[in-house]
Amino acid sequence: MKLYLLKNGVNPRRVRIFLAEKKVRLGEDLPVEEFDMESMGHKKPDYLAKNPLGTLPALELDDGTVISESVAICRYFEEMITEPVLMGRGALGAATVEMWNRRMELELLLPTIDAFVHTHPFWVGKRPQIAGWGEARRGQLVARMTWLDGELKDRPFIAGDTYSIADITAQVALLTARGALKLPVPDDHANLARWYAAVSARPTARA
Ligand SMILES: N[C@@H](CCC(=O)N[C@@H](CS)C(=O)NCC(=O)O)C(=O)O
Repeated sequence: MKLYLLKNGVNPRRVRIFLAEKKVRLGEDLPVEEFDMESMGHKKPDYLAKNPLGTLPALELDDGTVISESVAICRYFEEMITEPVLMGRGALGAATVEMWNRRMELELLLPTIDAFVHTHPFWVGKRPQIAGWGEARRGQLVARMTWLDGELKDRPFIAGDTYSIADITAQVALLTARGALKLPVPDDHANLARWYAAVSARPTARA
């Protein structure tokens, strides 16, 4: 088995944190190959033969099967390593976590990535940039932070009483928003700030 990652990649970081929570040690329990945006090994034939989209993360099983998509990789490990539960317990628990994780992807992570790619100098020449779209997505992200602050009024974590993959998706989005977009959690968003401080203090947060 081998895990393919991208240095500083937001989606690869989701899988890193998930695996750290499952106590999987990268490079020891699970071999890793990490690409970077300078050498672009993930756009070369060897990797494209495994994942023609050339995206990361991807997990290659011993029989050659390749699983891409962060959540699918997390699902694989959730089934293989059952504790701690990160994708919900039972029908309602699993559906609730899936609902919140999907919301964190659509409402937080994708606007963050769009704002970053379409407005940040790092992406000049690497991706087509439409500044207006980036600004619009930044505005959506700001609005969604306010929405999430309200949601967190009565519960400690995004999907309920326990830490889950939905928290991981949200925390990598807000880490990127703070670092790349200079858009930290606003001071007057006390619930979101309390949650962000709690998830950032976990030993796995910088995995
Ligand atoms: N939906 C995919 C997105 C994967 C993705 O776009 N990963 C980025 C890194 S965050 C990537 O591979 N970028 C490199 C590229 O597209 O060249 C997932 O959740 O894993």
